Amino acid sequence: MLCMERIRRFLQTNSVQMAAYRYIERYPSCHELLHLQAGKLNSVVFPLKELENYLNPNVDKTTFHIFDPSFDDIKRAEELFKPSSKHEIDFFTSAVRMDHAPLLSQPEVCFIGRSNVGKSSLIKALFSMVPDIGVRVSKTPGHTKKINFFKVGKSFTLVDMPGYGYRAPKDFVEMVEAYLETRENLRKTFLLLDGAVGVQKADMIAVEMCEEFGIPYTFVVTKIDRVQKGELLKQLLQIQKFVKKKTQGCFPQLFLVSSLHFSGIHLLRCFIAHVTGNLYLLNTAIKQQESQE
Ligand SMILES: Nc1nc2c(ncn2[C@@H]2O[C@H](COP(=O)(O)OP(=O)(O)O)[C@@H](O)[C@H]2O)c(=O)[nH]1
Ligand SMILES: [Mg+2]
Repeated sequence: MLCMERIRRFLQTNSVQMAAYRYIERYPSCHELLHLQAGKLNSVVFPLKELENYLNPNVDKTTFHIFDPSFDDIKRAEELFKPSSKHEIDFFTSAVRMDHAPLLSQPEVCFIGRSNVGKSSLIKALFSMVPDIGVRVSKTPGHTKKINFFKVGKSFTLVDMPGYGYRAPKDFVEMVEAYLETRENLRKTFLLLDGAVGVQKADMIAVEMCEEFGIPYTFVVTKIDRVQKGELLKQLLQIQKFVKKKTQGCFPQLFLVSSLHFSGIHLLRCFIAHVTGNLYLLNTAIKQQESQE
């Protein structure tokens, strides 16, 4: 009797979990977005814009979306993330020390953040159209201890840096510092922050490195599906305040992502295509801003 009860409970829990899994809405490419209503499409592609509606009208929104591509730009950028025989996308190599890093001339973007912030999941989501890319999402923090290089054809290289914070490798600072300081083809560093907690003490080391070396960096706010909108807004405003008051080289616009639902992933792909010089943008604010410089 007791055993039957256990089986019944087990089946109940699992069927609930399986049903929940089945109903997770996932939009790995623009193709899946096309059948969505305009409102839903905008909330998946431009999650920050959707949140803005909840902002107090007195909040200064001028720096909210400087990078504001059209859906057409986003679709064009996506082509870069689709592999073909002429455009191979694959894990290239890894390095435990900077002197093991490959010498590559193509533009590079790198991803850094605390262990467990969602770095591997984000890279996996960006490469969702590449089967067997080999990005491991770990259940135990501190898994990525090497610098991993992924080649996107001849267009750019994406670099996954070791996570810092809890159980981070001791030589993290030396490894990352040497990379950030010396990598000449590095176009943009993406510093990931968990949407539930924002900038943490451990992030300050990474921020200070980017500031000290004068390299351009951008905050990516992860796991936005896990946080209630009100709480997320509170975190965003705090991060924005931090960017304004404490940074010089940080891009003022925040990129919000959920690697689970693919929200913000399409826009981030477009931004990567743009910063690596692989996408000429039509009619966007950033284009106007750049031409004024
Ligand atoms: N709900 C949700 N969970 C996420 C998201 N991104 C990562 N996670 C979870 O957070 C944990 C750490 O993710 P991982 O990508 O391995 O983090 P890393 O240590 O920074 O590489 C894993 O359990 C992931 O499934 C997200 O966008 N939404
Ligand atoms: Mg990882």
